[in-house]
Amino acid sequence: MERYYQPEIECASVEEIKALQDERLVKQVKHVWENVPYYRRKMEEKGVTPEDIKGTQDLYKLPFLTKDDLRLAYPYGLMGKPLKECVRIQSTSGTTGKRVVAFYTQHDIDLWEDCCARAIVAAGGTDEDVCQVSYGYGLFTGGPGLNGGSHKVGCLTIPTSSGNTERQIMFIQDLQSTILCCTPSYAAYLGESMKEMGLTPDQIPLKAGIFGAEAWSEEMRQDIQNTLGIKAYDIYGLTELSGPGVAFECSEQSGMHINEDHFIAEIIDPNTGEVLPEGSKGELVFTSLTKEAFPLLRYRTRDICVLSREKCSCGRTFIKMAKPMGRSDDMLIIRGVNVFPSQIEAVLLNAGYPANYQIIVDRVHNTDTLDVQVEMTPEMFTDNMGEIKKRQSDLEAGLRSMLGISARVVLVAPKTIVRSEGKAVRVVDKRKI
Ligand code: DLL
Repeated sequence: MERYYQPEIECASVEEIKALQDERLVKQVKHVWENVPYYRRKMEEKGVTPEDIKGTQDLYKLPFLTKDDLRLAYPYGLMGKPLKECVRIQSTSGTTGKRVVAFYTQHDIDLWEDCCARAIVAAGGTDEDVCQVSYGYGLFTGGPGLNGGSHKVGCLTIPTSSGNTERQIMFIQDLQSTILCCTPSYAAYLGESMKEMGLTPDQIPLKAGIFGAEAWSEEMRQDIQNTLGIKAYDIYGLTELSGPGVAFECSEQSGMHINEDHFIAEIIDPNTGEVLPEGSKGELVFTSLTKEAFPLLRYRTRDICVLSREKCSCGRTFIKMAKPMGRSDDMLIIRGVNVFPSQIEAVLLNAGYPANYQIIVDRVHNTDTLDVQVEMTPEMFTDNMGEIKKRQSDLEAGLRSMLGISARVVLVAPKTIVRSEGKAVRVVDKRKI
């Protein structure tokens, strides 16, 4: 039977959620107008005042916020509360430019942890569970967010953080962990390591995994589920909006419910900013309704996604987002053609390869080159060159039909591509260097 952490809101009627969003939006816009001069100026430039915002139907009137705004306003320019009332910062894992620094009051942390608790309960978690949190702890939001959610559910929480794979596996076995929280690429690596140790899925006590923080395909989900003998649930979020738990998957495993009492989601055309109707593919934009210290209105995530309000068998009424198909700023333009790393991953996994690959883009004699290095599984590993060449050209044909451009595939021996303990690095674009 489906269980909920906060059933009264998770299963509220669409009308009740809309009424709550209307009320909270009006209040939040007033809060931002009075306390965040940076955003007030943007509103003034657009000729909008809080009186113009009477409910969600007026959301489109508000200006967007982008990552550039966050950089310009760094570090304190978008705060909605005095520093004295803040108790925490978290920060993004970005490697270029200034990091995003997000502030939290105790109230913000409390609501964020509720969102993570909803995700854990939706994955079947109860106070009987042992929840191993193998996301990084520290500035990254993954560890602290799921740690807080796990406490709220009453799970015995094991804060291993990421890395030290042998110790992770020891704890899973010795402390009988039933829920694993980490990036999907680290889950795949843990699965691979346990398989090598001769552990079969029925010898692994885990029953569920809550995996997110990076794009992962349905094929990768199947792989992880089979190796670990678990159900693998997706979880989405970003530092700017709190961290993990903006959206989470339920037993249907077909997209993530957005916590609509805290966030309003919109899909826009990334080029024109026009709001698109439900079901359209576009850039995901979020408005945080309840955050006090870092209240972002109409924040452009750069994640490309589709929303759907189709009825869900789990009983939750929150709108669902599909797996993000990539980021508008992750999109590679190779010989003029738009290529998403997720399209390449789908071809590889569909052909039975593991999710251990690297995409290398370069420019030789003014022409873009696309190389994909893919690991063979131990079962397919061979030194028969004919066999390898045949495999490579089959994959090249698959990629050409998916992408519309040619790619060169190089098959490499098992365990050659560096494993990731956090977010995987899939693309090396040498053209930018
Ligand atoms: O990755 C927060 C998080 C931690 C989410 C743990 C889930 C689990 P950032 O480091 O700020 O925050 O990165 C946010 O990661 O805009 C997406 O591009 C990507 N992302 C996050 N979750 C998913 C997901 C955390 N489930 C950025 N699927 C976002 C695909 C995801 N991409």
